[in-house]
Amino acid sequence: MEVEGTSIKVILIGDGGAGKTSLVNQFVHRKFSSIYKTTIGVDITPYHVLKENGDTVRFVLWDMSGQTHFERFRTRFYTGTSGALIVYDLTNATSFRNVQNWIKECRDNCRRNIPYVLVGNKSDLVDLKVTQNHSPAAEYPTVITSAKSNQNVDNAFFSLFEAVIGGSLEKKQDQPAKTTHISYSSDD
Ligand code: G3D
Ligand code: MG
Repeated sequence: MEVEGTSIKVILIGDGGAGKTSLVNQFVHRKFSSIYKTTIGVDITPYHVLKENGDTVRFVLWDMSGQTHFERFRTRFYTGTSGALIVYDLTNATSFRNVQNWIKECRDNCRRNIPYVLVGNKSDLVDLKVTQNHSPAAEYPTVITSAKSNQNVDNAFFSLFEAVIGGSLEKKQDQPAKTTHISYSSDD
């Protein structure tokens, strides 16, 4: 089995507190825990998936950490992105309204058209019959998740992965992933 030379970068964006880091943690490490707030920067986690033909595809998940209002940092964060998960909190209407702003920022900074998957997270906290009323524009696929109870977390990531590669994938990882934190200094 060969790993293709290139990595495919996918990013998680969305308001702080929506659950981006928790989703990565649940998806990759099968853990839900209180997250230690690291310094400003980005957490990068490789994740290998098998295609139906046996080839391995190497995705790399980029998750901004700490405060993210430094525009220059954010602009760099988008470079080379092939797909984005846009996470909002089902219990927080502002985070849902801001989905449009995140899509706009991503469009402005990614040089090409990329697939988006919207993720409404924290389904364990809400009555979904109520929140379905404010489900987002049908133009983007939407997955309702709970990083806490691990509801639909794999579906969210694999929907994006499959949209990016334009084919189906086996839901399998061939080795435990390790997250690397790259910190950012504002005067850099
Ligand atoms: P972010 O990376 O988007 O900023 P985090 O968000 O992953 O740091 O999550 C923010 C807070 O929401 C965390 O709580 C986390 O535990 C909680 N959270 C994330 N996903 C879920 C979920 O699916 N269900 C519930 N109930 N809580 C969730 P704290 O208390 O550490 O701030
Ligand atoms: Mg985070």
